[in-house]
Amino acid sequence: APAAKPLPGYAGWKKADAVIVHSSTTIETKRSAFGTSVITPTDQLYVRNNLPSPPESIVADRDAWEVQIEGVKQPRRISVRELKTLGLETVTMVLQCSGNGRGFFPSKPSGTPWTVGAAGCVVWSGVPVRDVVKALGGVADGMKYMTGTGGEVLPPGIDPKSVIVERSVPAEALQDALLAWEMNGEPIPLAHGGPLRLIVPGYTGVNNIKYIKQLAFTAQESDAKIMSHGYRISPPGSKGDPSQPSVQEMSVKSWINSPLPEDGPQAAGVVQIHGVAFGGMHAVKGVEVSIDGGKTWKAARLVGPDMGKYAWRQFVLQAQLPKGTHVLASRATDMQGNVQPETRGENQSGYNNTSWADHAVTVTVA
Ligand code: MSS
Repeated sequence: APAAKPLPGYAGWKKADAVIVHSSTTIETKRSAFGTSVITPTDQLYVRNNLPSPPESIVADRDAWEVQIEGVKQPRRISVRELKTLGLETVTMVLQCSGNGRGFFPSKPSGTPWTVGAAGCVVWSGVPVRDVVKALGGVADGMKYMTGTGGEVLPPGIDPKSVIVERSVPAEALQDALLAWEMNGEPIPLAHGGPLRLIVPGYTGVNNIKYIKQLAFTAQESDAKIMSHGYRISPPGSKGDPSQPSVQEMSVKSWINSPLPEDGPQAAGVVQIHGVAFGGMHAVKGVEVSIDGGKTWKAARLVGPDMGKYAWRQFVLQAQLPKGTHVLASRATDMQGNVQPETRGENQSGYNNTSWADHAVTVTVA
């Protein structure tokens, strides 16, 4: 096996044996590291940066960080210090990269071949965007989108629109969105977007803008490349363009975290098959588990605290596994009755893989 890559400096505090370092800007949580405690520890959470990390100095004086609010009746800059006076909310949310599960596409799309570990369940605290909007006189007329801009210093000599991390979501998403300064009980580390991050519950990772420097209500979607051409659900073989759907709301999904083939052969007998399930925009209603590759299914039990509709649930099925090889799969259903599909939706860049078949695991009982 190739030697493990070292953790990049800005994420040097990550638990090295719990993650896979794909590159200096892409770090994945190992499937075996998710555990059963609902919340993903910050030192095991995945990292995805589209640009090099900003310097640690931006988190030296967190309260002094400012965000420009545009597209409201009274646009202006607001410091984190002032945001803390405007409101407070906490939301537990699955943060999941749009490309999580790309590694299961047989077409080997370009981009990081994440399997399940570009996701985690995180507690975020901050001010509701609706409270900020209210303090600034409300959304200006005719604004259809909420557009967040990342605070990276852009490389010189390149068209800013070609690299800037700027994403638009429908303006209605402001109802549940936060400008967050805390995650899992501590100030948001630089690697996860401190001092201030836009959290859009239910929306894929890329829409959750780190080190946010501008939040704008806009009439049009951003014309930054990452919005107009990147992160589009493009038919296989074609390039991204603004006519195709963008990666936004997440759909119902689950996967098994134990047992795994990497644990080695299992002893025959009773096993607790467990994993995580989430609905994206809706709470999880139930999860079924199959020990015969999807021929038959049994209802799993949801375990642990229910942290709200944007969080994931842990599920478990106790099963008796005889000697031999077994294909274990899980299939979640959300409160709207949407069922996790068997197959992935084919697309050029390998986004939004929710296929239960792709996420199945083959284990051997000795
Ligand atoms: N933000 C910013 N500012 N920058 C960048 O780069 N990225 C994205 C988000 N945000 C970015 C941002 C992505 S893409 C993702 S996933 C996320 O983030 C991640 O997170 P973490 O914390 O984990 O790192 Mo895919 O869809």
